[in-house]
Amino acid sequence: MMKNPKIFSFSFINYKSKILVFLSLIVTIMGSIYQVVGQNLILNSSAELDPLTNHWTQVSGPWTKRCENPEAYDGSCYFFAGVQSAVAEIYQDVDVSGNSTDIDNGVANYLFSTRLRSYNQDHPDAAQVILEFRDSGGTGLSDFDTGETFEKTGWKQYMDTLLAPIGTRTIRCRLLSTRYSGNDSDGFMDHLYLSNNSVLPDEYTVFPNILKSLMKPLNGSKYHQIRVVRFSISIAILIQHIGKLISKVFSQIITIRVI
Ligand SMILES: [Ca+2]
Ligand SMILES: [Ca+2]
Repeated sequence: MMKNPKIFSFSFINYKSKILVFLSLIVTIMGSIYQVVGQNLILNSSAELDPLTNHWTQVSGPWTKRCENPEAYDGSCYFFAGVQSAVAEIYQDVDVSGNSTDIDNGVANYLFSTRLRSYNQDHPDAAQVILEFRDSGGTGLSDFDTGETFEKTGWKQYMDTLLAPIGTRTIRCRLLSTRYSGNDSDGFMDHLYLSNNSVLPDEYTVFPNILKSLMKPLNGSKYHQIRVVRFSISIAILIQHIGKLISKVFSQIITIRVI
């Protein structure tokens, strides 16, 4: 008498499917986190708009946005000090008084990041960013200073997590370009980020450079953050579909009937 057929499926098929679904969930969650924590306190932080008429105050310049030679790190343009000043400076004051309780309890950390580079020439000009924590009277309490940088071949990231001193009410973000050769003051800045969250947006940490390069055609507008989230969700959906497909094919091939 023949036994009833029993159907066995290799358990790793299910594990593979679960792993893929899990990975897709991680990507989706990271996209959500990006949307939540990616609130950049610096406005016009990537110089996609003319800085002099959009949230920045000039000390010496004339500052403008530059959009070629070299290519921007983020979006289409970056900060450029122009031709008139040997030492050029522009700044933006970020009002953090709304976070005064945490600040005065000594628990307010601010995450800062920027990309700097110089024009590729002999004796390159310097790019520099200084972040100043100031009290309500404008007195400096502490600062973060990249120092003069001379990155000729690429956009280098400078990043740190900074504890706001008690009494901080304003964070002044200063961009400086110092000319050492030629007529232009060619210390460039791009992709500034300041947040009182301790988690960096995924474009800084989760997404490797190769994904960033894939995303490049999507950059170049103020809707960049939304597009990053959409991209994350698209990847998640793609992974889910691939997971389902692999699971379906393998379950048909590897299912064993034992008689
Ligand atoms: Ca930019
Ligand atoms: Ca120069």
